[in-house]
Amino acid sequence: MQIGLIKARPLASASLATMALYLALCNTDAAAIETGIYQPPDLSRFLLISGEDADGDGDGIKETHVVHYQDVAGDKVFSMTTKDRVWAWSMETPGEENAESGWNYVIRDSNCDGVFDEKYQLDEEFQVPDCLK
Ligand SMILES: [Ca+2]
Repeated sequence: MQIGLIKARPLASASLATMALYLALCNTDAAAIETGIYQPPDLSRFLLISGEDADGDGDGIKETHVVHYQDVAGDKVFSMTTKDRVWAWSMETPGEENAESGWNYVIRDSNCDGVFDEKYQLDEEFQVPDCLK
C-alpha cells in the first residue's frame, strides 16, 4: 500500500473558475438570485425611447427614474436610477422569454460599488438597494 503517496492533482485557478461558472449555470432554482459580475448593456445600438419615474421599493414615493431604450431588432432595455446612480438594468428580447441564451434578465448593483452583482429573472421581484434608500 502506498496511500501516503497518492495526491490529487492540484486544480489550476482557471479550472476552479470554470467549475464555479459551471455550478452557477447548473443552478436552476427558479427563485434563486444568481450572483456574479454582470455587464451592463452596450447602448450604442439603442435609441432612447422614454423616461418615467417609478416607485422601486413600494413606499408610494417615486424615487427611481426609469429610462427605456429599444434597438431596431426590438430588444428592450431599461435602466433604473436613484440619487443619480444607476442601480439596475433590465434587458429583454420580446418573444424569447424562455430562451436559455440571450437576454431576458435584470442585473442589480446590490451595494452601490458600481458592479452589477445580482441577476434576476424578469418575473422576479427586485428593489432599490439599501444603500440608496
Ligand atoms: Ca419608493
